[in-house]
Amino acid sequence: MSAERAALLRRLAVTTLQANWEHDHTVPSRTLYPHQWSWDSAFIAVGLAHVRPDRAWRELRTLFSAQWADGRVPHIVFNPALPVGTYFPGPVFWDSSRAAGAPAAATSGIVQPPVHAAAAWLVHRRAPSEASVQALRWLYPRLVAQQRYLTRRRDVGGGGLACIVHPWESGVDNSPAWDGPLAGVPAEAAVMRAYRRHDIAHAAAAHRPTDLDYARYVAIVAAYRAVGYRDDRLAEQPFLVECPLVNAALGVAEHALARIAGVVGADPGPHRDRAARITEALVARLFDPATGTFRPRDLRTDRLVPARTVLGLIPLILPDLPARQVGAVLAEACSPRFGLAARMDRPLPTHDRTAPDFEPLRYWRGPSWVNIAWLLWRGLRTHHRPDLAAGLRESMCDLVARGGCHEYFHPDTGAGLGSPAFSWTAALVLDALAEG
Ligand code: 2M8
Repeated sequence: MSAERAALLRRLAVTTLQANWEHDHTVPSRTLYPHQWSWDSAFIAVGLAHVRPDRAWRELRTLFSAQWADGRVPHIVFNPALPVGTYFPGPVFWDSSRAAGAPAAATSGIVQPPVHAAAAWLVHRRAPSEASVQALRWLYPRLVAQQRYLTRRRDVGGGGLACIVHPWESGVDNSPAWDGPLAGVPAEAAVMRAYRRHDIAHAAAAHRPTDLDYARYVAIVAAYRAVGYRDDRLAEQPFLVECPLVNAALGVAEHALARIAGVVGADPGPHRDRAARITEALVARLFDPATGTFRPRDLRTDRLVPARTVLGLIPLILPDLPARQVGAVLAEACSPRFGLAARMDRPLPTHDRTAPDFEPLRYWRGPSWVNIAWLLWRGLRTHHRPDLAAGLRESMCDLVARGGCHEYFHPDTGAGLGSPAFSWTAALVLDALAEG
């Protein structure tokens, strides 16, 4: 990309982040997602580190101020200044204030992938200062508590991995990976007549999850809410899955915590041990030697889900992934399913392009997302594939330079989809531009 094009892109990204800043956090999108989201804030902090490190730390501090007593970091922190009905499901639906250990702020009761420790480390490394060391000191015990929650309360499978109890916890809400595990959740599309979906007032219904998906999302929240979001009887929940993205993030977080521990005067040793155990468990439980892919495990059937989605490529972010699995992930990524190459002719999709249920417009069922490309790009650099990393970076930056800071993109044409001013797209493109 020419220097001039890169400068234009940088300006667009900075303007987008500025416009989405809301006094102590950044909204993912002013229209579709007007509150604070957990993993969005981590990605956003990585981008803010390049322009406003003070805001990067503020972003993380605001999110972790809403951490629950048990260590869970909620996937949404609601902005109390917004009128009821600006997002569905809102604070009334989640009703977090009645749950034990919930914070003063209204939040959801579920989590998202734990990418925050890695983000905090990147922010510090990008802009080290007295203030960043102070910020790490404040965050460190909170990040440790987040890990403790996931590894102790969420290990329903007993094999050393964290399970998710809702597709929203994966961040890839309507991925084909969840079709099987969701099939057993009793719900009918008609349930949604009782609620008003806010998303389809701002985005095309054909680009979003279906009413049946939403009916199931609502039913799962209702089941978890009914037990006060307590995790002591999780095995009774209707959706229980071990996700490769969530668990790869969990392992990377321990690697990041080992580094943060070094800065704040804590012992890095236990983090390194835990990181090694998570990688081992991921390989043991989610790698299928027959197909050479990582896939989510449905704990209700104790089987790997059949869909080959982009989730299977994300374990590459683990620095200690064994050579055999690195090779397998690269083979899958470079296959016609995902088309990774040193010169990519189309953007990276979120689902196997050759699958019959690949849907190029529908949210996480095919479209290209910048956060997923960014994670894989970092993994390729970690595993010394500068050729493939450069190809992916070029494709990611080109997509945004042509289409703008869209939420997601058509995986064939590159046309922008969803929100046109989406924060993590802006943030991560800033990071890619700076580190290329
Ligand atoms: C999307 O998820 C929310 C529910 O959490 C929604 O569809 O309303 C996902 O893309 C998720 O990964 C993201 O964090 C969130 C906000 O950008 O939007």
